[in-house]
Amino acid sequence: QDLRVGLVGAGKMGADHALRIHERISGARLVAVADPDLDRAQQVADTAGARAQQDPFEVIAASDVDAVVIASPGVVHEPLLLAAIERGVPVLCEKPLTPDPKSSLRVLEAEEARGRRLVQVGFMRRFDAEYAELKRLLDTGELGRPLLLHCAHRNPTAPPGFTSQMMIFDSVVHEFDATRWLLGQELTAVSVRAGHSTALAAEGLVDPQVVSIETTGGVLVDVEIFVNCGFGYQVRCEAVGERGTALIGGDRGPVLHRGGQWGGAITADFRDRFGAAFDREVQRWADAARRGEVDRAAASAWDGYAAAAACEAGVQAQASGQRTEVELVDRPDFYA
Ligand code: ISE
Repeated sequence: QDLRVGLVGAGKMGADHALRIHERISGARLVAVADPDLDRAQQVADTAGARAQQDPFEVIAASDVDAVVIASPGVVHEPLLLAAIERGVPVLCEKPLTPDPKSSLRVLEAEEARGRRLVQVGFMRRFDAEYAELKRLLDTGELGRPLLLHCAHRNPTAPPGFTSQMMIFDSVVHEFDATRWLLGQELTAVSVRAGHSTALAAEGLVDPQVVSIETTGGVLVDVEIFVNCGFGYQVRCEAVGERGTALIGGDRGPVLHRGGQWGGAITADFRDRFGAAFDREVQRWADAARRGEVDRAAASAWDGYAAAAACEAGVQAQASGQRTEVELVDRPDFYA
């Protein structure tokens, strides 16, 4: 029997997931879409033959909903997650789990009290073929002991209202998770620096910025976060090990020669660059949910908490200009 999915949040990501579940995910179908803007909920629901509702808690509680996808803004995730955990239904929650580590810890406690792993965080890079290959190279030791990661995270333009802090907790949050996952290490400290801003950035936005991350294994990670680069969506990571380096996110696809020039195209946004990763992530989530399990390859609530702790340190480091340590509680056995 199909997994009947309720979707909370009908924004850009919610609309993308609705279409994905309807068109590409097998063994699952969308039954309800909730959004405070009922027209928007209806539009998205119509793309997938689902019903629209305004109240997300009604969708989470509905007897015909077996599992929930949360794609609303991070600030409203906590009560939604707690409702789904209480009902005992599997949840795929878009990043961030919650906006700060204290509220993330409350989600962890609720899940542990329920006695069953139910929450998956949508860190889709874990399902990207290139990231998976980079992880394999690091895990097998083919690059030798890892020493450095050089990352670049570029967006063509930031949406209106995007702030310098969001560059940390909305964007660099992906590098926080990817670093922990690639290296199998925790993050210990974050520093943030910036030079001139691009003229393309909105008033008050400091763009680009350079974030340095330190890890428990002594690996140093630098991240260029540039959300108004103007030319496309680009995510790169170069791992430097004792016996070699590996670069992912280099430009791929056909090389065109035309009009006295040569070159290729760059993806326009994260839905193009990571579309296949999202498909894999949601398919595996739905398969596991139908078996009454969670996908162990995916990010757990613990991973969401660890990323939130790094974001908190990052935002503090950005404000103070100081290297800031990441504070983490001990990992409960439940998340071992
Ligand atoms: C956005 O929310 C994402 O998750 C994208 O992957 C990221 O590139 C972008 O900077 C975020 O705002």
